[in-house]
Order: sequence, then structure tokens, then C-alpha cells
Amino acid sequence: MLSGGIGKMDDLFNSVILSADGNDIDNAYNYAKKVYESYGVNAEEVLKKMEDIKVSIHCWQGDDVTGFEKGVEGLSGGGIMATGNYPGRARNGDELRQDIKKALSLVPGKHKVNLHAIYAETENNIYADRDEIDVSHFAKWIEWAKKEGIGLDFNPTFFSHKMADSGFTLSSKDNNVRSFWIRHAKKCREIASEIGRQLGTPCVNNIWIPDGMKDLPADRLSYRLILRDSLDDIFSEKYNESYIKDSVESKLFGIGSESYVVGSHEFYMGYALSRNVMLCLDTGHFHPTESIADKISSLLTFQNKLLLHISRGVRWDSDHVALLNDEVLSIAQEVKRADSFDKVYFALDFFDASINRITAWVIGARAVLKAIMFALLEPTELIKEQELKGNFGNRLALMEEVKTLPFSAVWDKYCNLNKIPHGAEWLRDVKVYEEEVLLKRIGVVK
Ligand code: RNT
Ligand code: ZN
Repeated sequence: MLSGGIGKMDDLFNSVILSADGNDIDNAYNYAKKVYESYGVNAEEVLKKMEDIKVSIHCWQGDDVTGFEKGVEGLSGGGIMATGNYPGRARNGDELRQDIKKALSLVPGKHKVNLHAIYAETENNIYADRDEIDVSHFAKWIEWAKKEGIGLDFNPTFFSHKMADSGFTLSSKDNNVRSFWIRHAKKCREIASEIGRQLGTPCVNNIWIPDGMKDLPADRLSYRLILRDSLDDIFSEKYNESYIKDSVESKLFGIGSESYVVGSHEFYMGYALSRNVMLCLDTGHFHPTESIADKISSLLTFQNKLLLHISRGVRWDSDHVALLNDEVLSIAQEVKRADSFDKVYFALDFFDASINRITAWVIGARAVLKAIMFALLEPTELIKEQELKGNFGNRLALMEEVKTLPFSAVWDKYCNLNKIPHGAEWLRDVKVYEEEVLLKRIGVVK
């Protein structure tokens, strides 16, 4: 169960996992550089571009979306679910920051950390309800982010709360419920804007609500009209866009909201475009065979901003750890081909409690960065030229050849330049951390 738990496997793991040294990496990189050069791609420039790429690392992978509120019973609402019980979950802000810092130390580049309102830290643990939180409850996060030299993003939390038990929040017909969540959302925008101001880098504030119905609704329209009005009320306060970037996230269905989700894709696309609010596309929030890659250029035709939640649905919106798969690769390729890395915000959104949580973060973050680097190394101009000439055979052949270019040599070089373990070597760091920190949290001392 634990990494290194099985004796024989562990021996093999220890003997083979050490990867190439610096010289090997340089030699391989020099060869790769030549190969990419022959396709008209400058690998040095790609390494430079990678320095500006930021992925927002979600804090909620570290504690299975539990948060720090006292007296609230675990994750509930909207069908989001973390399964598994791997030992060593972070139980408070200090532990969570310690774990995220460890994960970040195994991911090349400077990134952001994505918070949720339930990660507020109140004085003496005195409970502050969702409509009572303010920026002071995030002072430790801000101070930490300053120290680490990273930005923060934010999310109001519309689930795991008694006021969400009816299945409705911002689209509720109960004015008491609806106004409670409007107050919460307003507080969160205030907090996010202040975070962005203090850190000197915009804070993306993303609204996702669980509202929907298990079975066939008799009236789909009225809830959507209410949601529209609630959002208009929430966004009526204008903040400086260099402090806060507002976004709204749709969903197809959830467990318990199979028949109807108020905040559907069409609803939020209409809302975002008519109100100039950013749209968030989550890879798990569409039909399981539907890719969000093709949606990117359509949205960029009408807006200069887009938030992506990178997740991996297995048969349903299961929020498995993101991998370097066709979906993530084609997303990165679409952003590259549209030359839009300055317009598209990449954020991770998965929660797996069945494996080491640091491992989960690192796999997902490295996978997204690999996909982005792979896309940046694509000879896009060359391929586009063949398309323009109408030579679709060449276009297809080039796309296929690109798959086996020596990408990994450039990736290893990038890790090396950032003083981050390349290959699978980072698993050793996680193993040590598990023994020295995570297991001690549950009283296991080796
Ligand atoms: C839920 C949405 C949402 C959440 C986070 C925790 O289906 O994807 O983004 O995962 O807010
Ligand atoms: Zn999401």
C-alpha cells in the first residue's frame, strides 16, 4: 500500500530508479536540439518560454477537499467525491503548506497555488461562517506565498455546508439561502482582489456551484434566471482586473444532479460572453468522449481569457490525477497553435485520496508541463504551411513524426536547469518525505 511497502519490489525500485547524470543529459539535449532545429524549432527558445508558464496547483488535493472548518462534516454536494484513505492527509494550514511546498520542489518552474474558501484559518479556530470570512483569514497563506514568491488563486466554496443541503445555492428559490451564498461570493471576491493586490499578481476567482436536480425538472428556466440575477448581483462590484480575474465554471452532471445542472455549459458560455467574465472549462465536465480542446479556439474568437481545470474523468467526472494523455496534449497543442499561452490559465483540479497525495500533485503538475513543453516544441509553422498548401498527407505525416522526436531530452534538460529531479528520481524524495513527515502524522515512526 505505502510506497516501498513490498520488500522485493522495493529492492528493484531502489536499484533502477537513479537516472542519467548531468553529462548524459547535456549530450542528449545537444542531439535533441539539432533534431528540433531540422524541423525549424529552437529548443533554447522553448526552454526560455517555459519560464513564463504557470500552472495553478490546487490545495485541495492535499486533504481530500476537507478544508479547515470546524463542525462541518467532510465533502458533500454536487457529486464531487474523494475516495481512498492513504495515510498522512494534511490536517491544518501548516501541514498543507508544508506538503504543497514539497510537491512544488519536485515540479520545474514557478507556479501558483489555488485556494478554496474552506481553507480559511480563523483566530483560535473560532468558526467564521462562509458569509463572515475576510482576507485576514488568509493572512498566513498570503505571507507564505510572498515568502515562496508565488501567486495565489481563489474559489468560493458552495458545497459541504448546511445551507447547500437543499441542492441549491445561488439559484435557490429560498431567498434566505440565496442571499447567504451571494454574501459568501461577494466576500470571496473581496478576498481574492486583496490577495491579488498584496501579491502583485492577479488572483483568479472561480465560481462553481453544485445546483441541480437528480430527476427530471418541471421548470428548467426559472432556476437559470435566478442564477443569472445572483451572478449579476455578485459581479456588480467592480474590481481592478490586475488584482482579480473572475471566472465561472459549468458542469454536465453530478452524482445527485444527473438530470439537470443549473450552471450548464451553454448557460455559462452565454453568461461569460455577455458579461465579459472568464469561462472555466473543466476537462471532466463534459460528456466522457467530448474533448474540450476543440472549444478553446472558439472561445478565444470572442474572449481574450479562458480558465482550464485539468482533471481526468474515468467513466464519469471522477477527478482522477491528470496524466500526459491525448486529451491534455491536444489542449496544450490548441493553446500553442492559437499562440495563446498569455490568455489561457492552466489549473489542476483532481483529488485522489488513494495514493500518496504529494505523488498525485507531482504527477499531475509534471504531466501538464510536459504537455505544454511538447506543444511548444511542435513545428507548428511547418505543419500549418502544409495545410495551407493543401498537402494534408504531409500535415498528417508531420504530426505523426513529431510524436517520436527526442522530447524527453529537452524535458530532462528543463528539470536539470531548474534543479529539479528528472525521470522517476523524484519518487525517492517522496518516499523520504512520507517516512519523515506523513507517517509521523499518524504516529508511525520508522
Ligand atoms: C467540481 C468542480 C470544481 C471543484 C473544486 C473543488 O465538479 O470541478 O472546480 O472540483 O472547486
Ligand atoms: Zn473544476
